[in-house]
Amino acid sequence: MPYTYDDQNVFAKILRGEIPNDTVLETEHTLAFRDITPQAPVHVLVIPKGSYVTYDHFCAEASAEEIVDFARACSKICSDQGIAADASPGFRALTNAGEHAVQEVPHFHMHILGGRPLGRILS
Ligand code: DGP
Repeated sequence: MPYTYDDQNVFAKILRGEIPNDTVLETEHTLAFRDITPQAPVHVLVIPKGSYVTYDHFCAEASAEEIVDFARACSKICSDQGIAADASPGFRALTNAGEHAVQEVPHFHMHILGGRPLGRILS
């Protein structure tokens, strides 16, 4: 299936300023904001500003500068939120891609969760 970006998705609207958000970090290529239905005391969504549908789309087509900016933003969010693995019991970073993973919003996003024990997701 080709990656087809729908510019009416809610995160595209957040990036255009059409929907408010609770921003925790903004860089040249990346925006991070709190999830509207948090599953943990810290639940941040990290998104590239570019139009990428899924993680694999982002990794295949984003520039090295965008990818590094995104990765460093994720690290800084963990530090800023007090859940970095070197200074706390840790966190989970996960992304859903496509139908089998029940991706709800078709703009690539990384969930960063922490602040409570998160349990196993794989056995
Ligand atoms: P996923 O299933 O991985 O596509 O997760 C989408 C997440 O996006 C879900 O945890 C809820 C969150 N979400 C949906 N709409 C909004 C919104 O308008 N604002 C914010 N902050 N989060 C949203």
